[in-house]
Amino acid sequence: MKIILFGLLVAILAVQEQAALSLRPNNRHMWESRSSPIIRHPTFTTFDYEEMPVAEVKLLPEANVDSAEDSKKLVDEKLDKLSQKFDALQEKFVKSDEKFGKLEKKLELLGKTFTAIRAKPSPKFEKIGSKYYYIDDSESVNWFEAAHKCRALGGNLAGLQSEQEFKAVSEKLTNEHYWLDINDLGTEGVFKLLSTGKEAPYLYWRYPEPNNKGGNENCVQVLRVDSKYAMNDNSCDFKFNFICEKNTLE
Ligand SMILES: [Ca+2]
Ligand SMILES: [Ca+2]
Repeated sequence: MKIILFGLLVAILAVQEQAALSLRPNNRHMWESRSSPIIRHPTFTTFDYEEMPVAEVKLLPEANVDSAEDSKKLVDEKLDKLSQKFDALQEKFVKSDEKFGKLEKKLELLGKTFTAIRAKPSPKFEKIGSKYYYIDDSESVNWFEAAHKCRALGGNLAGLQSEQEFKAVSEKLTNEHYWLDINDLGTEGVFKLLSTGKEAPYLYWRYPEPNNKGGNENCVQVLRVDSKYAMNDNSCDFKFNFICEKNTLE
């Protein structure tokens, strides 16, 4: 009986030992299953570092969001500036367009004026005696300008080279003063025709002309006194009407 009891005791002790062995840490699987997940894994530290890129990857989208917002702000600012520049350019364009419009109107007016000038009939020379004359009663100019105007019309200041010519033309005159082609600009007292360079063949002076008054009367005019016309030497700077002549209309 004692032997049986002893054998039973041994058996019990053996079972307990087996149970104790099953709980020892060197049983890896059992140890791991019963350990904290923070310290249970021998490569926890490595695992933790391996997780870091995951955390960084998570930050990247946030950074991209901020960057995208900044980019949007920049784009908006640039668009605003471009819009302002566009407005400024548009304003300049409008002003330029207004200036162009004004210039266009001026050009149109100039064109009309030019057309009117061209359409204005050339002064008509009328045949008086054997020559053609244009008697200008509309403007008063000095002797030189009168000579230029007659030249521009294809003629010369009238010479009235005979009594017949003088009388025929005088009958057509209405104003008081008209320049003639005669002058003594070259030699005092020697009256010549500008058109021929020769001495005037006919002179019909109002008494006591020519007096070269003030030493400065070198151009000859037709002067009306008491409803009669005669010649007078006068200052070339005075502004009178004038008479032009042509031998032909061509
Ligand atoms: Ca003189
Ligand atoms: Ca005089």
